[in-house]
Amino acid sequence: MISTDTTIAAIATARGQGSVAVIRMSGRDAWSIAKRIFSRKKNQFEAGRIYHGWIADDGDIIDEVLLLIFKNPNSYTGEDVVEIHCHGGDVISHKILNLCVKYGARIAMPGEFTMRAFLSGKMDLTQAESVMDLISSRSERLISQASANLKNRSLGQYIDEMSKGLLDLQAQIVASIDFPDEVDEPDRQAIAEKLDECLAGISRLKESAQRNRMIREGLKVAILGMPNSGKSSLFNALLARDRSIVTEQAGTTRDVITESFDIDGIPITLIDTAGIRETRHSIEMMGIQRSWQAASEAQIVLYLVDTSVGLLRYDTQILAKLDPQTTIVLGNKKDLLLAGHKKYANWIYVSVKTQEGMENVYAALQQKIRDFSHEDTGLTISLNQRQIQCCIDVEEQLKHAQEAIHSALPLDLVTLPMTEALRKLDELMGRDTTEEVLTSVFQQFCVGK
Ligand SMILES: Nc1nc2c(ncn2[C@@H]2O[C@H](COP(=O)(O)OP(=O)(O)OP(=O)(O)O)[C@@H](O)[C@H]2O)c(=O)[nH]1
Ligand SMILES: [Mg+2]
Repeated sequence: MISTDTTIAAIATARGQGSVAVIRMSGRDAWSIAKRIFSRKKNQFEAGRIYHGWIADDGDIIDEVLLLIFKNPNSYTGEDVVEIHCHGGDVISHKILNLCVKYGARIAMPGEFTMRAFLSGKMDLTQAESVMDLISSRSERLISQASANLKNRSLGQYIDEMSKGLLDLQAQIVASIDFPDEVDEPDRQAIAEKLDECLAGISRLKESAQRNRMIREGLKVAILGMPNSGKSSLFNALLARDRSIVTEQAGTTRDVITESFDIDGIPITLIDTAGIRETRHSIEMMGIQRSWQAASEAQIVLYLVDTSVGLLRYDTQILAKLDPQTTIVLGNKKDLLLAGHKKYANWIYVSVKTQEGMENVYAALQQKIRDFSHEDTGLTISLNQRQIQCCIDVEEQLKHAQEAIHSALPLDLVTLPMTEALRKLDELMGRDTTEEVLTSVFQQFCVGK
């Protein structure tokens, strides 16, 4: 059972040495426990104040601290909250935490502070999930979307509008069923149109979520090509550091190497691969298999051709196996370009060694990344798996309602799936949500948040 009767405490800062550590307490006894362990000349607290003093247990001084005092409902959790800012370091912060527990607090579970904020109506469930995104994501774009959702309740507002439309419609239908003499049956065509509108709204949300998936999950970009074409050189150039070994020997890279960086706030996993060629060498063969595997898992492939030797038949064979939509062909070693080499209009010519043309490689990558989110839906919302599943369920129910209306079934059979769709929209926002759902959402948080 989720209970908010107890006072919870946790270390809110990361473990290890730091200049400051924060111990946070929330709940009805937070102030009284703080008074018990905090000493200064006058032990009278006022909300919204910061106090300087010492944490001590029966006269034994533990640390010099700052105390921040919040009164419900004006706190993160909506409850009485005390934050103790002590010197950073695991020993001191744990001693203070133990003291909070000694005088009545219990150790908070992961995400319990945010769960209380949600339970006290400080935020809806999607906003709580945005807090999680803010802490855990390495995607700048997702972080800015999450901040926007925390500030403006963007997703909540979108869903509220849809719920309101559905509720109005349902009220009209129910009134006509309950009071057939007084309320006319609403026009079936009008109901169908309204349901269409709701379906379009939910599909738009789902589509936008799918397009924005890369904002959450990032994109994989694999570098492929024949041995010695300059793959590892490009890998290092894009990362701006010497990560992969570069030599003039063909067959230097034998395994896939992955590193992360970001382009326009999108997390990119860049993959350097073993050069693809025919070989009898068993280790090299395994490496080449992995190159193909990387290509199949990547959303974008950068294919390098060594223009100092020109396009070989084997290059053509490999290129034929790659999806032209997601492959960018780079003519590398532009500085050594063979005189009379045929120029391909859709290739990007670059010299990774002299950096000439690298800006065009960047631009092409940026464009391909944008291609993934083309047909902008105007919504800058990226949903997590739980939220997408709720949208899928709502969509299914709305389709049932539509079928019922089109097959001239009695109107109460239309309201059944509509009720279910409304319930799912509520679940998406965290209204009418089971304990199981809440636990699974907040379990993903860290302790102290
Ligand atoms: N002149 C010139 N040399 C380059 C350029 N790019 C790479 N090289 C050289 O080409 C050789 C092979 O480069 P790598 O980056 O190791 O090539 P690779 O494709 O990773 O090779 P494998 O790992 O063997 O498949 C090295 O000697 C690089 O310095 C370029 O633009 N111009
Ligand atoms: Mg290499």
